[in-house]
Amino acid sequence: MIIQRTLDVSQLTKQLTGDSLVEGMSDAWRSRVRALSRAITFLENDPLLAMSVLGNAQFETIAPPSRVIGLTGLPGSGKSSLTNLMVRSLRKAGKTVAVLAVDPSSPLSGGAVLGDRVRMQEHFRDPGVFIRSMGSRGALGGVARSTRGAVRLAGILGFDAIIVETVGIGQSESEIVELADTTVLVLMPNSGDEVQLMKAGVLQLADIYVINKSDLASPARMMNELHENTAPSDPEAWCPAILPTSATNEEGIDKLVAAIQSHAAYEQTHPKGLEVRKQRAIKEILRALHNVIEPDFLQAIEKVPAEQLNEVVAGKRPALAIAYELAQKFTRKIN
Ligand SMILES: Nc1nc2c(ncn2[C@@H]2O[C@H](COP(=O)(O)OP(=O)(O)O)[C@@H](O)[C@H]2O)c(=O)[nH]1
Ligand SMILES: [Mg+2]
Repeated sequence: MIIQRTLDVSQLTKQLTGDSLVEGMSDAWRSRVRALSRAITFLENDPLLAMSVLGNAQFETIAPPSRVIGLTGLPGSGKSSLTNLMVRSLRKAGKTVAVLAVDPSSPLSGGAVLGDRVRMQEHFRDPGVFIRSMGSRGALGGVARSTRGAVRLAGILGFDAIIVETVGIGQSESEIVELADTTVLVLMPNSGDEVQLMKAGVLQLADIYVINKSDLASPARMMNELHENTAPSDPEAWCPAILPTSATNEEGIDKLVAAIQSHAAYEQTHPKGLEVRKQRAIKEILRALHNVIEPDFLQAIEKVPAEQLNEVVAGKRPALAIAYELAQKFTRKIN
């Protein structure tokens, strides 16, 4: 089994320190990166089987835990360009980085999105960098599921930083917030993005706001609007950083990386940060529980019995009552 092999590799290398791994890029590290690639393919092809393997495995992660950085924003806002520069900066600091780019529009699974490939070209030969584009698969949240799995696998395999690039406004943002330790929202000056975001109710979700392409137009107005709309009412809460960048001119990247580090420090040392981490873990466990139970549950129920179905259609009983009844039937089955 592919993931089993991954685990063996991780066992092999668990005595090595992060530093020696990064400096020498040992063969063990290289085979780990290959194993990660295979394991993600496995996750994409058979999420249920992969989940059950993951769910039953005991992991020994190489400390310290990875930092998951979520980068989200509209297509074309410069996420891949910024990622490329962030990877460069993290590599200079000796960190290993996994980049997972989720492209819901791409029918290709496992294949790299052309633009991303071009923008991250300089890192493709670096064994300290793992880059993978994940396309959309299936309607049942296959992307989200396999992406979550891929992030956790990269963490288990000891990547220092994991950057997840996602597109869009709305659903995908709240999902990335759940998954990432630090969420960065990439905006453009004068684009009217912030109006859309406020409408979608997601403006308060990010930990860091980046106004990229500030070489094209002044970011001042948008920065002011963001300051007004994102300041937390609780003085103990993390106050989102609002930063102008220009990926083209390579400006503002060090500040962005520093802000990500400050946010990490806040989450790891501040009591409120610990609370946020707990809430995230609860959400992740509950979501995983949902994913674990759902297939068994649906299999056990098979289909809604005609009698109950007719009752709902005839307006005699609410659907919720039937759901409760079916849930009880399922619980009796597994007890
Ligand atoms: N002028 C300017 N163009 C940029 C900047 N960042 C990215 N771009 C360009 O915007 C386009 C989309 O960038 P990309 O990184 O692929 O955006 P993504 O879709 O959010 O990943 C590309 O043509 C980039 O060269 C920037 O800071 N300034
Ligand atoms: Mg991109």
